[in-house]
Amino acid sequence: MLTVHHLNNSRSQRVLWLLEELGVPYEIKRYERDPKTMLAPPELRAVHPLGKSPVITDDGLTIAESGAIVEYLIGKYGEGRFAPAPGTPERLRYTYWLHYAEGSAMPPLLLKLVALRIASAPMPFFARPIARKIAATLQASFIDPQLKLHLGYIDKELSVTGWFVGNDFTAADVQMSFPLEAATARGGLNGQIPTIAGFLKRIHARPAYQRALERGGRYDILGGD
Ligand SMILES: N[C@@H](CCC(=O)N[C@@H](CS)C(=O)NCC(=O)O)C(=O)O
Repeated sequence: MLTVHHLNNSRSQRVLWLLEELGVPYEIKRYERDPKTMLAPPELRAVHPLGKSPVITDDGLTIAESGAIVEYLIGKYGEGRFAPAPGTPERLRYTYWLHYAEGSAMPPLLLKLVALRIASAPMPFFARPIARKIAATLQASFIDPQLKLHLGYIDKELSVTGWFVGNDFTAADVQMSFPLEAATARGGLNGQIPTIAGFLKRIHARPAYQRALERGGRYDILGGD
């Protein structure tokens, strides 16, 4: 049976969701973040050397990195669903979004999380104003303009059909859900971009998304990276 090594409040929620969309049976092995560091527990390193989630094990294979997991699941269990036909321009666009989600959209969001944590981290009182100043400057000069650039781009792309590829839901929408949920949670979006808010509302209403939430447990991406 396929196993999802699931870290609470993490990207592996996305894998549970795709498995629910595909109707593939799976079991969940749960891992809890350290409440102070928010890092995964060391047991996850026994599954994959980096000890990050998601990781899946299936048929003797261990697969990490959410984009690779999505490609594997669609290739093995998709039966033509949730991805455009190989060799088409739509497939190239689909591949683009699978990579863009982690390669381009997530880095500024991760930096934002780090900047927010620096500003609120415990430290000697005399260091606090300096740390806050550095975090604020980093946000104002780099992180926030980058987020604006990416979110404006995503807004434009999504406004064509409401999905990332073509007229229908694909696994690219699953892969892009996490950066958009993270942007809403920590990027201060709060529904300010109607296209993105509408996309999130549509995906959250999908029965498979709801089932994945029930199986995965609490999902509060504010808490982690
Ligand atoms: N690009 C990787 C990122 C994996 C990643 O950083 N996962 C986070 C959870 S969202 C994690 O495991 N954090 C805990 C840690 O680094 O110990 C992917 O998409 O799979």
